[in-house]
Formats: sequence, C-alpha cells, structure tokens
Amino acid sequence: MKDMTSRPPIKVVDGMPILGPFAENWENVKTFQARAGDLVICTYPKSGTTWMSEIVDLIFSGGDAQKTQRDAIYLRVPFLEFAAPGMPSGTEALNRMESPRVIKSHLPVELFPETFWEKNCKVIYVARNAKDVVVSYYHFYRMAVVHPEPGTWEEYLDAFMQGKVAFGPWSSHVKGWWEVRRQRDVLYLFYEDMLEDPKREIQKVAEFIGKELSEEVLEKIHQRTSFQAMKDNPMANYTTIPSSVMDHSISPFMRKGRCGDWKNHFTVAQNERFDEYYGREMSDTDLSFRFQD
Ligand code: PPS
Repeated sequence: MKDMTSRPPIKVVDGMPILGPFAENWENVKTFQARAGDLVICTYPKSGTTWMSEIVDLIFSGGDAQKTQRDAIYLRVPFLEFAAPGMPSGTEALNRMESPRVIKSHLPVELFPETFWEKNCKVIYVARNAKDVVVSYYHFYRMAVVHPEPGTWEEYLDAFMQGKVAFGPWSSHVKGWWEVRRQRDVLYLFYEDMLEDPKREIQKVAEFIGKELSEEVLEKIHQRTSFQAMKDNPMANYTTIPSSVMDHSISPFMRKGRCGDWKNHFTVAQNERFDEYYGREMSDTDLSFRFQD
C-alpha cells in the first residue's frame, strides 16, 4: 500500500466502474467462496459501512471494547473487493480468516456473488441519502489516493450524477438492494435512522443476527459507536493507514457524521439540477430518503 501514490484511473468491470487496482483482482471476487455463517455488510460507498462494521463487531464481542481493539476495522471486517499493490487483497484476507467472518462489500446486488445466497448468508445493507453521500464521497476522493483526482466539486457532482464514480450509480445500487430485500435475508437500514435513534437500530441488527443484548451491553455499544468515540478510536478511524495513502489533513475519514451537511456544499443551481436528476432516477420506486434531521 505504501507504493500507492499515483491516483490510478477507474476501470470498468462487468459494466461497473471500479478503482483501478480493484479491477486487477476482479476474477477472485467473482469466484469467491462464501461460507455458511458469513455476514456481509453491504453499502454504496460513504453510507455508514464503518459505523455498521463497528456495531456488528461489538455485538459479536458482547460489547467488550478490549476485544474490538484487537485490530483496525479494515482487518476485523475485510473489504471483499479491496486490492492494492503490495497488500493482501480482500479475497486473500478473507480466505485466511477463521469463521465467523464479517465482510464489507460495496457491490451492487446484480454483481453480488451468488455464493453468498447459496450459503444462506445474511446481508445488512445500509443506505444514505444521495446528497450527503456525494459530499462525503468527494472528500474521500480528495484524501484517499486510490481514487482518481476528483476535479472540482462541480465536476465531481456531475460525475456522480452520471454514475461515473467508483461502484457506479448510487440510484440503481440503493434500488437494487431494496428490491431484493424481501426475497433474500437482507436487513435494509438507513444511515439517517441510525443517527436519529442509534439504540433502536443497534437492536434491529442484534435481532437480525440472533444476539440478545442486555440494556447494559446495548448502552456500551451505543457509547462506543458514537461519532466522537469512533473519531477518537485509531482502530475505527483509519488513521493507522499511512498518510501517503489516506491524508486525514486534507479531510478526515471521520469527517462530519451528520445528516444535511450537503447544504454547506450545494449551490442553489446545483441543488435544482440534483433534484431533477433525483426525481428522474427515483420515480419508479417507493424507496425514500430523509435529507435533513
Ligand atoms: S467507506 O469508505 O465507503 O467505507 O465509508 P463509510 O464508512 O461507508 O462512510 C463514511 C461516512 O460515515 C461517517 N461515519 C459516521 N457517522 C455517524 N456516526 C458514526 N459513528 C460514524 N462513523 C462513520 C463518516 O464520518 C463518513 O461520513 P461524512 O459525511 O464524510 O462525515
């Protein structure tokens, strides 16, 4: 990973734009073998993946923060599609990992490996409103050199609306997973609901994975996964990655953790254009999002 300073271009695999180095390992993702009991946390990027990963690991650890301090979050919950020069890929890390495994993925449902369904694996999907996602993603592109240069905010916003950012269009991702949630073992949650009532959403996750939480453990998990606690926790905040790869002085990974920060970025004209795009993309679904607290 220390060699990764070049901002490689996006490539397209099976119709999906993906980070250049990730494309090199795509065959291993397609042929990945799930195991019974694997739990997948799936999201469109910047929608609460790390937050949900920390919650799930704490549930499995019975709220014991010492156990979840054993490693950085990206090692405790490996990222299936991850690949970078000089680093074990996500598929390599997962193949070596003992069960039960918790796995991070950003794949749209149509590219999600069939093996997970064959093994009856559960999926927790977290969705976040598109305006806060695009702002968070723009700052992530700026700070993490595995991405191409984002260009100006205006240019990035256009690329997002055209589905030309890594992992493709936001709209088909959130709609695709929404459509399959009833046929598959998918718990579909919203970032905005997690902000509104974190304990309620943690309880839903615990029930879904068949764990009972005492009030005391629930409270511990709640405290430990607050935005500030995770921002201060090197095992959750990605600061253990070399600054040549993720430069938190450009924009911290744990940036704002709020709903509605998009209002500090969108101009009135950009907001009107985005609302038009959004209306077009979301006219064929009953899925809806909250854009402010
Ligand atoms: S990634 O790179 O796709 O895995 O990023 P992801 O973890 O999905 O999303 C990062 C955004 O989630 C925010 N975050 C949180 N918000 C509230 N509470 C907690 N505990 C929390 N942990 C992470 C993080 O700050 C990013 O959002 P922005 O809007 O950029 O702050």
